[in-house]
Amino acid sequence: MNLLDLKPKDHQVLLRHDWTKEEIQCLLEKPLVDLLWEAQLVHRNANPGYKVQLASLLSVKTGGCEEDCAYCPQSIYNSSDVTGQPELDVESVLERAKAAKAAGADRFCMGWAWREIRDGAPFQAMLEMVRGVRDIGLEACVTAGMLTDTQASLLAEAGLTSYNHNLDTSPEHYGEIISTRTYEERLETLNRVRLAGISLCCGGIIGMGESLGDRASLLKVLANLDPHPESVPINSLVAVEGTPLEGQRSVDPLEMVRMVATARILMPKSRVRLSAGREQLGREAQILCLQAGADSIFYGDTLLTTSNPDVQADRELLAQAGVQANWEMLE
Ligand code: SAM
Ligand code: DTB
Ligand code: SF4
Repeated sequence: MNLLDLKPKDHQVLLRHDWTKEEIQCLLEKPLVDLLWEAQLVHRNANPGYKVQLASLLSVKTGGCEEDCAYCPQSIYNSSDVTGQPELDVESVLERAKAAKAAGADRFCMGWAWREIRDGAPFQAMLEMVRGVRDIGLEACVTAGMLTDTQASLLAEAGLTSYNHNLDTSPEHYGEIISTRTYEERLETLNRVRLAGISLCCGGIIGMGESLGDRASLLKVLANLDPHPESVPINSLVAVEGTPLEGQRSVDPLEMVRMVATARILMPKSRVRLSAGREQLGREAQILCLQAGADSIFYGDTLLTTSNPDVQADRELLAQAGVQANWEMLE
């Protein structure tokens, strides 16, 4: 049956985990208006309305990371301006979480520039931060590299809502981007997070010299995870000076729209997050991404180390799009 012949109310939400790369590539290449219509049908049926979740992001441990991710300003292999900084303490992180809640965020995401979590004081502090963020009444998300089964269970016990660990790109293109850690290790971490009962936040980046086939291949790995990741961040590369990818051509905004729309069709009920690279998108392309099914943005002036649209600009954007978000309830 052709989805385009269906009215929204007729359309069943179908969760599939057997997508082929060819099917996904066909979606990515569809005439844009048809792709958008299909994404909207799926989105409206699976998640009625256009409610956008605002997630606030804070780098708790910045820089000095031992991995060689070619896109990342925090890697010791790259010569960006970002240098290793002492870790933020529990109290200042929780102050930031309270401020994020007051500004209307519903999720607080904390990042550590680590290859993996190690036991000891910093991990105990992480657990305290998670408990504190949950007590404030926010969802808590952590991104801190690889972890053990025990660490995952302790994070679950502390109330962690979600763990972010991105696949970044396709299995085929991965070797061009990272050499210090394998795709298989990435998948094993995702499995550990799932086994501990924590929800998964897993997505990728476009604009790193990958082909359309690579994008299809990344989406295939994500969509064939069973269950789908509850949260799927779609980043476009922020090309940071001093990283091997500093000279990458910027992504055509409509390619972000296509990526978001395709992710929405493949993973109807997941939260698709319009993540890094929004400053390069412009207002209209961001609104098209919302229409294509993006239902979360990072909210606040900085991502981890790079800038993000400011809070006022985002409030205006959402108001202009006519999309509901939490901050409206505060006014
Ligand atoms: N070290 C942990 C890890 O790699 O999982 C957590 C922090 S890491 C900075 C989180 C994610 O941010 C990466 O997986 C990557 O997808 C994204 N990211 C980092 N630098 C980026 C950039 N310059 N442009 C777009 N996304 C980026
Ligand atoms: C994700 O996929 N994107 C966010 C969040 N998860 C942790 C991070 C984007 C980082 C962009 C580069 C920086 O600010 O350092
Ligand atoms: Fe380290 Fe994460 Fe940056 Fe890779 S993406 S260098 S693992 S902080």
